[in-house]
Amino acid sequence: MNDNINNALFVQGFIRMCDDGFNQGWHERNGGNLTYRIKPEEIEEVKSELKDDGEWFPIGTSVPGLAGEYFLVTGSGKYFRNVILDPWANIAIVKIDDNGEKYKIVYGLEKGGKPTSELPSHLMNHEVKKRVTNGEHRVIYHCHTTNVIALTFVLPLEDKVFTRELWEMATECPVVFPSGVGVVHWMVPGGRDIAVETSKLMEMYDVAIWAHHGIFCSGADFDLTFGLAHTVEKAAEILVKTLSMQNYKLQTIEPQEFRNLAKDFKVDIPEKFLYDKTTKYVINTVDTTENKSIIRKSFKMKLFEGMEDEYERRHNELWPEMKEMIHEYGGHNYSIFLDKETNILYGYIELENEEKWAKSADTEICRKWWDYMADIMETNPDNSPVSTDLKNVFFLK
Ligand code: 2HA
Ligand code: ZN
Repeated sequence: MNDNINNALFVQGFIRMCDDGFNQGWHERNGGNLTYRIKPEEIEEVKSELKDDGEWFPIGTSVPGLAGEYFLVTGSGKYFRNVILDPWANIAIVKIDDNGEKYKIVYGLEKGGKPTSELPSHLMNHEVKKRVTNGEHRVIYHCHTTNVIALTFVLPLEDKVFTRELWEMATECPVVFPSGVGVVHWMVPGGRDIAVETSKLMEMYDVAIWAHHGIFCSGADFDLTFGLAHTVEKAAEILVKTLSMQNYKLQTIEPQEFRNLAKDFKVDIPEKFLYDKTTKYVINTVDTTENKSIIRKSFKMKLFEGMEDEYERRHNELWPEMKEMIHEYGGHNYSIFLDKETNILYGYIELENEEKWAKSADTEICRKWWDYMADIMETNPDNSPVSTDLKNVFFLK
């Protein structure tokens, strides 16, 4: 054991963060990983202890922006809870080659092993963050935060939904993560694909949520990065608790109040997160299930003969933008039934608001969908489907 390395502040900060994360319950078994881009002066301090005869291994992706850099990393399959007991069996210093294609271990992982399985994600995100923060960000942290994960099962997996819902949970949130949070749909961990998706988001955000998995965040130092993860998870915990009491909020922080907060705290918060929510998501400032009556609308349309399979196929592959638009304009539980004898299509949809829904017809995506469907069903001159409203004659809840 080498005192010179063990006493280095960046090593102590790293070990402490691993232990803090474990104590928060975010690192069951070998879950999670942490990497730190070591400063040149810190490497100087420990250089005499580093070995140079290690083997070069492919990173699995290319990070030319990190050529020649040194990183402190957790080991693949190692447990965060063991880092404090025996650091150098569980963590390592690695060096990146001059092309940003390979790495070698220059210290640590003394009992064998490899750097974290998420090394491609970490390094690609370090590369992005180094560029967009002019070298300020040095820490990338991935942890399995319980409450954030829980929310990925009940909230739409959209940046704007997660950002706004988390911001509303604690006044400090828009100040701690003013640029918001990004969301990555479920993906296989450990590879280049999830690394690419995450690094796209990290161009804009300091936090990416991995659906049904955890969070990924970036910061200038250990305190800021751990503090960021902690704040996001705390906000998520408050939301989970709130939703466990009832599925709506009686009151919350409103868009104008966020603008006032941003002004006083001198942070820029994008207007795209301050959208009008009253007709949108289930988790709403207005209770959509009790205080508001849902409008049940039914109508019929006509399909051309022989087009049944094609109509079904196109709907099975309904464009994600179209789904999102329908929800955004307050349409839910949309079903369409076909009478094979007459080729009549019966539609049923639940609406939050008729006027709002009427406006959906003016969206570009709706027009595009109509144009696309016009060859297989009866349409008006503007390609909208010929549709006749049906009268509701019975309802039992
Ligand atoms: O076990 O958390 O994402 C490490 C991980 C993989
Ligand atoms: Zn993980």
